[in-house]
Amino acid sequence: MKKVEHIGIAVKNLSASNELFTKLFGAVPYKEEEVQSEHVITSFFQLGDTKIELLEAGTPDSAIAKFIEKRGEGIHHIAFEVEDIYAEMERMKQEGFILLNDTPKEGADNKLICFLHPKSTNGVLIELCQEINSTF
Ligand code: CMX
Repeated sequence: MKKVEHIGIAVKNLSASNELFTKLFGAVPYKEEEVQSEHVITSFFQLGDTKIELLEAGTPDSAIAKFIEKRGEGIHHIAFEVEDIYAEMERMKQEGFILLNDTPKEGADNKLICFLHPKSTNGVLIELCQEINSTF
């Protein structure tokens, strides 16, 4: 794994949280994006070499809605950038981690993504991500 690409934070109200984090970081989000396949609306802040992603539920049955209902707002996942997501997914599988998808999906911010089940990673939801069209 190369680095922490972003940290995802589940929020109830994206525009209110955009204001709050804009005050905190002294910087505005560089993009807002709806990811229909994940049923989320997101915004991204760039902080040096890493990013913070805010996630609001797009539908009542989305992973973010369930998370907030059960655990409240807060850190939802940590995303790690990888060189070759297919090779990393195979390696993770061999190591016994539980992958939440068999093939990479298209996620927010022009990435191929794959999540690992938090039950196999000490309760932390981990995302592998690779820039689409990145050369490896
Ligand atoms: N971090 C840590 N634990 C989490 C979690 C999270 N983000 N989300 C759920 N859990 C916990 C649940 O609380 C539950 O714990 P207990 O068994 O102790 O009660 C446990 O994981 C298992 O939950 P589950 O009932 O099997 O499954 P859920 O329906 O809660 O789904 C998960 C959990 C991770 C499988 C599901 O949320 C998922 O598939 N996530 C990947 C996709 C995703 O999160 N998309 C939104 C973000 C997209 C983006 O970044 O753009």
